[in-house]
Amino acid sequence: RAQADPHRPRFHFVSPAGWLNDPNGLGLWDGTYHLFYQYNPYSPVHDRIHWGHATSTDLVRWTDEPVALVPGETGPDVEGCWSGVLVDDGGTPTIVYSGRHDGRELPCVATGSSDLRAWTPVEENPVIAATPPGVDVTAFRDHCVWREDGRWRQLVGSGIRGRGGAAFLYDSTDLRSWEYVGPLVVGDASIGEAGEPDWTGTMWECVDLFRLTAQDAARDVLVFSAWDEGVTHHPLYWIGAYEGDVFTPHRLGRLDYGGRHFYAPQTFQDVQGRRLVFGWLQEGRPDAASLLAGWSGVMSLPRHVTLAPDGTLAQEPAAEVSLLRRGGIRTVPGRLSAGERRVVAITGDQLDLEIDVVLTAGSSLELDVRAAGPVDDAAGERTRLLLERDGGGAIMLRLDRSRSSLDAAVDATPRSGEVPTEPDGAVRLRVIVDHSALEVFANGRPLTARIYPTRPDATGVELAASSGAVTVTRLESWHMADAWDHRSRELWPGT
Ligand code: DQQ
Repeated sequence: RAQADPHRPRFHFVSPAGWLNDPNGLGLWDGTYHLFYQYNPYSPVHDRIHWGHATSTDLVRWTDEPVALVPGETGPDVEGCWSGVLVDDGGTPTIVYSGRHDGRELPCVATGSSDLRAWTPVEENPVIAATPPGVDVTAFRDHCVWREDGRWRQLVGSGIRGRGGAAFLYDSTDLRSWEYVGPLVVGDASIGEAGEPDWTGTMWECVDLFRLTAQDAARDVLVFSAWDEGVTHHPLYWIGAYEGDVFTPHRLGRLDYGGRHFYAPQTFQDVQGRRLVFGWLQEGRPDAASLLAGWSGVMSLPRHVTLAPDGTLAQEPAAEVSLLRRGGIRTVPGRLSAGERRVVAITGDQLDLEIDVVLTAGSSLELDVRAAGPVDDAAGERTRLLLERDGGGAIMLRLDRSRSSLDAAVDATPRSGEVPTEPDGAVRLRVIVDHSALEVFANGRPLTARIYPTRPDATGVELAASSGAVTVTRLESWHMADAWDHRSRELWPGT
């Protein structure tokens, strides 16, 4: 049933059936990439979470592996095995995760067989039995674990009631017994409002600390997902300095302009030294539609994260994504004057587009994907992306989903964010369409969304100058191949 759903992506990772949320335990082990994920194999709802598992040698074509973590019949993870990480404990694959028990989260550890297929929770679980003494926490879950000066360090995501999100720091020599060091950094939920795109939330989910270097500069980055009272808001990051036992934040950034549609990201470093990130593309259709479809949740494509010259983060799809490209078409559309519209010579619901455009002040480029029907047809569908350059030179990327679907029940919230500018107004736009998954990158800034066109002919691509003149110096487009044989997954995980 899930495989027949026209909204099911074909080259983004999705679970064989049931529910998928956060990426977990990302890593490279003996030359194989491992993607674990929050998984309910029995139904497309978030309930009694397992760890699903898939492997790949190229980051884009995945093989399903047996379920890795199963909630215990009793004990600290009886209600679920929530998010965590994979570490190499002197050759032993080891997972640090949040057990769920009585509505609380308890840090747990499991060790794996050398092929990472069989996992056993350790006897010492929970490895941290109580939250930090004297601190009134809102929640206590998700882990970032690393080696430093001959010991293990760990961050647990949390929030301090009445203040804001927090990351708590712990030390250990054996991953089993942990000593509380203190709060690494605490946010301030009173800055801004809950609906604002950079509000830092009352709790931080999926904290992830890493260092990036570019030229001679090194920056520490703390990625987190801003959460409040059962509501998943958006992924953010602090750029700052991690020294001793504190992280001093210097500036806050939005990791993705799609809000909750790129949530709970986790990063890891591969052998080439690349910092890669995956995130969870939440659904934008009602739960009843997911129940009917039999599946929920999409994993993003792998993204390469770098430090941009302006000190913010830049993201691009990892180079391996190009392995799925088929039959490229390259054109030079040239100058489009105000109001001019062109139909692009590719159609489909599995596409990769690269567009280089130069925007003059006051001009804007419109790109419609998954388009059906004439442009002003009320019975038509189209998902609209806009790149707008104002008189002062600032460029905004906007997503307009108001006509993405004739189904009024799906999420059509507008999304937008600033695009770093080049002196000549040039923008490199990359747009990846995979059925209901949409990933957009404009000069390294991502905007991720879900779209649910109802018309089978919603496959068109159109370009227009919606105001002023724009020059499209290059347009390259590809069809994207399926990442695996979907029919073969039907029977998994073994009925
Ligand atoms: N999802 C997990 C939690 C995490 C949240 C539970 C983020 O560990 O905080 O499935 O989506």
